[in-house]
Amino acid sequence: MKKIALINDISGFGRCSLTAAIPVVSVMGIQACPLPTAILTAQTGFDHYYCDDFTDRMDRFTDQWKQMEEKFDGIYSGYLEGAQQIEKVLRFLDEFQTEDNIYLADPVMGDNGKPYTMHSRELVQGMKQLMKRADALTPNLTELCMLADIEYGDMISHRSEKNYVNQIETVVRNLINESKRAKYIVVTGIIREINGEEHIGNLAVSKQDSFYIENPYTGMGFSGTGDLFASVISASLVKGLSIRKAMEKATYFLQEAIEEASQEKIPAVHGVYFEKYLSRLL
Ligand code: PXL
Repeated sequence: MKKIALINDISGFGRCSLTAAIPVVSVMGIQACPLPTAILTAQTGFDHYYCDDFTDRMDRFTDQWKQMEEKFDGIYSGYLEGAQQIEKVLRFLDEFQTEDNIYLADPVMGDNGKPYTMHSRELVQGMKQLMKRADALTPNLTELCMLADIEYGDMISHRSEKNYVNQIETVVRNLINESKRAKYIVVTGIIREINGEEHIGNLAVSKQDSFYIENPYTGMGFSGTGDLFASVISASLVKGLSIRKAMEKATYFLQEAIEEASQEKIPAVHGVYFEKYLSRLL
């Protein structure tokens, strides 16, 4: 059976990071091997939470798994508790990344133009280092701007323009050209206005081509949807699916769950009821 090493936090509430990645990867027929970056009572969007930072225990996983002579078909890194964990991920990659396996880096740093609490200038620099090692990247628009040193406000001021998605594609292409390895960058959460109506879409760019999928925007963003999306992309690429198929799969899985969460007014910090829709990934 194929295996993916999941470098991410485990949060008791928020339906994000490992509580999103493990079920998605498992239902897609791949063994999930978690390497926790932190253990939290709830994701950081809640009013209060307790966090046990795992930085000083991450190398133990790398060393033990090496001693066990484990190999991985995929590596997926997500939420890091701070810049000090970048070197831990790089060390993991030095031991386990090969020519053949697929490393997806989700540069979790912020959303809606705002950084998450663990954000720092060093973390952005560190994520740029991970980007250079990644086969695939799944930034949201906020994180794309951070990686490309662009002001988010400037970027979204163009959102009613006809060629807005092309403008984003140009930024993404420059990043792909900077990276030695990146084959795909998928940008999530692109909000456009078309005839006064808001739409939200994802843009996949590869060295050769690009494509864009969008849906009407409900006006709400929910915890963990980026993590669920990245998990489907990681597992799909490890299974050998094309990036287009991977995006279609992720969209089919998430769209209704997001619509339902918006209609039912589920508190955004709790995330969507993805559990009901996992069978769509079979
Ligand atoms: O979904 C991204 C994420 C993952 N893990 C933790 C978070 C967040 C976003 O806020 O707080 C702990």
